[in-house]
This record gives sequence, structure tokens and C-alpha cells, in this order.
Amino acid sequence: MRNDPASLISKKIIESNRIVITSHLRPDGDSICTSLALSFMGELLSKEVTIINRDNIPFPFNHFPDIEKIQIGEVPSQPFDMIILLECANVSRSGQKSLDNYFKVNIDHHHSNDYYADINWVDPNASAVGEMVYELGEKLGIQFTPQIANHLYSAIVSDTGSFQFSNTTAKSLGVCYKLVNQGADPIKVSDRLFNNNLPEKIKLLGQVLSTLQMNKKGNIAIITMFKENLQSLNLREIDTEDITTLARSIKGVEMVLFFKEMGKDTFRISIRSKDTANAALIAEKFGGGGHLHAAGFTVSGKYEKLLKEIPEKVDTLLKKQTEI
Ligand SMILES: [Mn+2]
Repeated sequence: MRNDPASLISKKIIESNRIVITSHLRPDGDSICTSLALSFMGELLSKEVTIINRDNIPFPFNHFPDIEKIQIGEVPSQPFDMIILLECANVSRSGQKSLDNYFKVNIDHHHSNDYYADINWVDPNASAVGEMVYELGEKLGIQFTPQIANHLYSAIVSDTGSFQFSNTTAKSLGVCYKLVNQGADPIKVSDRLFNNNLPEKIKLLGQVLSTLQMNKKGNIAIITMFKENLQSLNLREIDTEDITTLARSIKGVEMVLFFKEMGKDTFRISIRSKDTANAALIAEKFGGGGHLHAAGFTVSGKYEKLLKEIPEKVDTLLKKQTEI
């Protein structure tokens, strides 16, 4: 037996009977769909597989098939043979408190990972954990069913932004090619992912986009969502990623600053960036954090003042980045 992490994980899965899978807090499409695929793979091997996440399933994944398999709550402290943590940089990222006595498997495709588990498989070159779990399935000799193929394909499409983000590689496309051959339906998956909007959401998009401001240089776009936008449309929390994507599509824009009013004179600012513009480095300067192209921080102050000051500071920081 080879001793690369994927082979070690497949060996451990074969030896185990009862397996539990969990994802990070505020789980995303990649971890949710991959956990479903992994659970069906386990069942093909006659394993008893349970998925338990700390946080609820967000839209639109809460309407995905098989989603009822995912339990929300605490992983019990004992009765499983192993736990698989998907995209958790450390145990606390899972929000689970009773994992001390577990045999832990850590599968992640992000750079920053604490290598805390008994087997750590961290591959920053993978587009998604969906791609990694496909490889694991091949090692396990799984006959991929259309159901499994659809979940893994959804995971990869979701994490690559429909093959538009920089994590799209020949390998991720190659895995998707195989998944479609094994029964994944790209049209159905796209429909589930993208054609599920409420009319109110589209109205909100109009309102937020109408706040668009550009800095003088034209490399920073600023949009704002006020509490009253949500209230007037009777919306509570809603995924606003596609609004940012539209602002980022403006020619010459390197970075989008999305101001979200959280309370009186308090704003959460989400940063989305393109190419070499590093969103995480900017967010860190303001006490926040995140990834290369997606990060955020919170600020307090009068909106008009922040709207003037923050983009200026961000542009200065961006300039410094290009000087390095
Ligand atoms: Mn992912």
C-alpha cells in the first residue's frame, strides 16, 4: 500500500464501519456537496455514514437533492470509528467541540491549514475538495453513480465559479469531464446553482448596484447595501456574492469594496479582487482577514466619511502591493 495521504485515507475508510463527516462553519457548496458524495461513496462500501454540520445549509444548497441527509448539530463524543473534516483549517473551524478522542482525517485545498489530524491531506493545487474526493473515490475503486457524480460536479462548479476563477485547471476540467461521463448533468447543476433567484433578490441587486461609485483611477468599485434595502424587500439574510461579481466585471476594476450596513455607523466591508490584487493583505490592515481574492473587515464611522477614506487607503495599499 502506498503511503500518500489519499491512500492512507482510503485504507482507513475500508477499515472503518461507522464514519462521520463534517464541514466548516457557514459551509459552502464545495463542502456540502462533497460531504454528500462522500457519504454515498461510503454507502457503496457498506459503511454507515453520517454527516453532521454545525451550521445550517445556505441558499441555494438547501434546495439541493439529498440535502436532508445532513444533520445540524454536535458530533457526539464517541460512537464513530473516524471523522472526516472537509475544508477545516483546524478543529475549531468545524465548530465541533467533542472531537478529542476521534481518529481525524483532514481534507482541505486551502494553503493555511494546521495539519492537526491523524491523516492530513492538504492540496492547494486542487480546485475544490470535490476534486480531491473524486481522486479518493478512484483509489477506493468506487463505481461512480450519477448521484455521486452530480454532487462532485456541483462542488467543483460552485468552487470554481463555473470555471471562471483562478483555481480552474486542466485537472479540475479533466475530473469534470469524467464526472459528466459518469452521469453528472451540467445543465441541471447550473440550473440549481444559478436559476433559483427570488424576484426580491433581483430587486435588491438593482438597489445595491445603483449605489455604485468608482474611485478616480477606476480600479476600485464601491457598492453599498443598507439595512433598509433588505427590510423594504422583506429579506433577511441573502447571498450577495453575484452582486459583487457584477461590480467586479467592470473594465479596469481590480477590487470591489462592498459596504454592508450592520448597525448604526457600523459596516462590514467585503473585498473581492482580481488577478494579483491581494484582498487578504488589505483586510488584515483593517483588522480583518480572508483569502487572496475574497476577504473582509468591519469598520465604524459615518457612512459618508468612510466612503471617502476607505477607498483612498485601500488604493494606497494596493499601490504598495504592486511595488513589491
Ligand atoms: Mn472549497
